[in-house]
Amino acid sequence: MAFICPYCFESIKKIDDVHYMCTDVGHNSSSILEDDPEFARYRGLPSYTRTSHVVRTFNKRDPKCDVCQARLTRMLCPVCHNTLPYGIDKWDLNFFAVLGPRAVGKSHYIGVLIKVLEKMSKEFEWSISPIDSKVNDLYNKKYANSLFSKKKGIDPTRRVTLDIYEPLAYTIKSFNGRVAGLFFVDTAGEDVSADDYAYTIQKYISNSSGIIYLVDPLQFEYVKDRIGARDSNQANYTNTLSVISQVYRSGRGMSVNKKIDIPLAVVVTKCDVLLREPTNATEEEVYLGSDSAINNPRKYGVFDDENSRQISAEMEAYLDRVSGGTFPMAVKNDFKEYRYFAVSALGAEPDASGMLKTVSPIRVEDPMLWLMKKETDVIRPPNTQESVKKTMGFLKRRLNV
Ligand SMILES: Nc1nc2c(ncn2[C@@H]2O[C@H](COP(=O)(O)OP(=O)(O)O)[C@@H](O)[C@H]2O)c(=O)[nH]1
Ligand SMILES: [Mg+2]
Ligand SMILES: [Zn+2]
Ligand SMILES: [Zn+2]
Repeated sequence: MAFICPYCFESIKKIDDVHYMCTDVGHNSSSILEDDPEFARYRGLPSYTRTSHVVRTFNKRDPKCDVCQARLTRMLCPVCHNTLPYGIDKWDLNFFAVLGPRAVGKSHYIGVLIKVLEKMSKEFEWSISPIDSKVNDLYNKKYANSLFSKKKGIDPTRRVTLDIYEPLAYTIKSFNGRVAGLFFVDTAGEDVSADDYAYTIQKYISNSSGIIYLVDPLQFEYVKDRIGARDSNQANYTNTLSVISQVYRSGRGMSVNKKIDIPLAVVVTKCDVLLREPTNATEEEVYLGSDSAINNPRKYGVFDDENSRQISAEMEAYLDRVSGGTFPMAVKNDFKEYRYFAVSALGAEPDASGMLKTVSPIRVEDPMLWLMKKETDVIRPPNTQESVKKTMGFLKRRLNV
């Protein structure tokens, strides 16, 4: 079965194509100095010397070290030479690219989403684990320490350079024993609208099973003019989406007149701001207030399609209004399947110095539930569970993380 490397996002046709690292003590010590051009390329270095032995050719049925004959178990991606997690070829192949211009809230979204998915283990009967300790360290260093320990916003992401990704790769084991891989790359989006940069992350975009495209309502002139906004970044969501579509098509060798057939989740971020009650006619044009469908609780333990469609219709109409009609049209013209969502990673605006009182996410799981329902087997069908009746007031009883 083909699988995707969580480091370089190259699609590997079959498990026999991997390389191995010999873990025998004799072959894994400082006395071994071996050139590793694959890893050097991945890291963007002119050369790289490793202190372990890589085996490129071996008997496929019984892989053994070509020098010391030790049995080989540690698989390396043949393209980038990062260690592959055991069993990767058996996972449902799924990763969703999180994309969007600078400051839309990608880093906060990913950081909070992972925590929320973990917290939802009981509801959905799944368990989520990082593929290795490096992932866990990265998550703690980059997200958890600020968000949940220091209660502070996350520092702006540095640009991904020269094909180096630090992926957040998890497996999700579900109620029916299926395992799906969930990979996220927190791209520095300031350049996703610039063609050059978008092409450096082409593999990430074009090998994904779905796209989560983040849209910050505060970056639309229409909204800013009416309520003012702290961040001065101004993005053209319509153009950025068109760059992403082009990159996807060219990566897959698709014709330009064909609609893209992976699902697109258009996710309006920072919806805490939109849920404020309007106090005058101008604010009414941009605030959704307490009548918004975002406030309707979803069903427990399943994907609540009806609830999600209501929000989608509301957000599509909203983006149609604030983008002067251009954005939803671009979505419709480029993607076969799409849905709109509204989320807030933090649940409230950080104060002027970036400190957070609490982290109370709003609906951050919705896009993932929709995508996972479509693309994987990890979510129960709606009618098999009695607890469907148990509609819970999630929003009233927010999940503080
Ligand atoms: N009000 C509000 N602000 C948010 C939220 N998430 C992120 N922000 C703010 O948006 C800005 C950009 O967020 P960041 O995640 O760094 O964006 P990125 O550049 O797309 O990774 C930061 O100043 C955050 O404080 C949210 O849920 N609500
Ligand atoms: Mg970021
Ligand atoms: Zn790789
Ligand atoms: Zn060996």
